[in-house]
Amino acid sequence: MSTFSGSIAGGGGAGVDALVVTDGTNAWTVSGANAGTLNVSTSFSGIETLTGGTGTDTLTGPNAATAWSITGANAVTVDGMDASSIEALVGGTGSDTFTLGAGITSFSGSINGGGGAGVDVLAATDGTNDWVITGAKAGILNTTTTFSGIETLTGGSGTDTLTGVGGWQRLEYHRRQGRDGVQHERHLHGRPGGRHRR
Ligand SMILES: [Ca+2]
Ligand SMILES: [Ca+2]
Repeated sequence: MSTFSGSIAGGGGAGVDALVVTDGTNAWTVSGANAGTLNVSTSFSGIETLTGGTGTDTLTGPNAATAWSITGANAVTVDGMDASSIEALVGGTGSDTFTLGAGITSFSGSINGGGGAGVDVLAATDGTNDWVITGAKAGILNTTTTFSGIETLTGGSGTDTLTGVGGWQRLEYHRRQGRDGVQHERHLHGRPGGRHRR
């Protein structure tokens, strides 16, 4: 079973309502707080927990400014829902910010900022991070997180290494507020195989 073909309402109150899918390929779409659709024909609301199956689950956000908090490998919190066993995140047309939680070095999947006019941000955790740029707005963070359609990369307070590949391209690198309380920002220009370390 991959779809209920109807609506599922978790109801209000303090209870935590979960939607758990079968194994296989599943498409989740978030429409707003605690709500969305599963595999097109099943809509849900009042849900706090989304659990993907063992196959590939794709979670697509709404066309609005959205904050995605990555809480572990294949796990994310978005619009009031804790989702797990998710392999792909896709933002909407608005500005999406994907932030890896403290100590979380990788989502272990793919992150796409989505099209549209929004400025999409990928922010790494503090610690040592390895960024590899593979093309326009695309690359790999810490080996196992691939990203695309991302306009801004934000390093943590530790050492972030940015490696550019595939010809001359302008690499923009933004750093968060430093320990001295000053907001730092750097713009780097990459060259093939060029390696930058700050
Ligand atoms: Ca899965
Ligand atoms: Ca977006």
